[in-house]
Amino acid sequence: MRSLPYDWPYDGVLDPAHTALLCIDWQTDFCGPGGYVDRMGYDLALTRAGLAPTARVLARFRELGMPVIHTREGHRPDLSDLPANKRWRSKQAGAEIGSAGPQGRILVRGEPGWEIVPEVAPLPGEPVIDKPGKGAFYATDLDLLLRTSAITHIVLTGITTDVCVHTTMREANDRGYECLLLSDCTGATDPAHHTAALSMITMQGGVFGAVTDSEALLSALRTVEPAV
Ligand code: C5J
Repeated sequence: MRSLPYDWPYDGVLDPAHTALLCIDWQTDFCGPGGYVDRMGYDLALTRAGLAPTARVLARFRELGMPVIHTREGHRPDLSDLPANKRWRSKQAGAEIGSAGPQGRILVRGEPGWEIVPEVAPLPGEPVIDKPGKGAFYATDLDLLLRTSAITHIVLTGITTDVCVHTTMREANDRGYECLLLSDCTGATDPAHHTAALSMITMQGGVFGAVTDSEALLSALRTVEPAV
C-alpha cells in the first residue's frame, strides 16, 4: 500500500487475520472538554482532528472481522501506580493528575474523563488495555494478547502523536511488530510536534515502521477478504 518511506507492509502481505488496529487513548482526558489536555490549555481541535477518520477505519476493521484493541492511560484511584515525578509535572502544567475537575479526577480509572469518547468507543468483546504510562506495552499484557492471537502487523491510531502513539509504536517496533501509523488518525497538542513525529518514523528506511493516511488504508482494505 502507498505509504512512506516504503510500501507497507515490508512483507507485502496485508493479512486480515494477523493485522490489528490499535486505538490509543481516545479518552475525554485527551480530547474532550474539561479533560486533562483541555485543563492544560491546549487546543482540543488538534487532538480531536483524527476522530472522524479513525471511526471510518474502525468501522472497516469491524466489518472485516479484523482485531481491534483500545488503550486507556490512567491511574488507580489511590494513585499507587503514579510516579511522583509524573504527578509533580502535571501539577506544573496546571492539571495535576488525581485532582478533581469537570470530568472527575484527572486521569484516574473509572472517572468520566478517563473514558473513551463515544465516536470510537470499544464494542463489547474488544480488548481494552489499561496502562499507567505512555507506552501501551509497559506494565500491561498487550504483548501477550497480540502474540496469543498471532498478530504480527499493527495499524496505529490515537493521541497524542508525539507521546503515547510514538512511544507505543517504538515499543511495538522493538518487539518485531510491523507498524503503520495513520497520519490523519492521530494528533498532537502542538502541530509542529505532530509533523516532526511523523517525519521521524520515515528516517533510516522506516526506523519505526511506515506512515500513510486512512484513505490509502481503506483503499487497500477494499479488496481484502474478511478474516476467518
Ligand atoms: C499524554 C498521551 N500526552 N496519551 N498522553 O500525556 O499521549
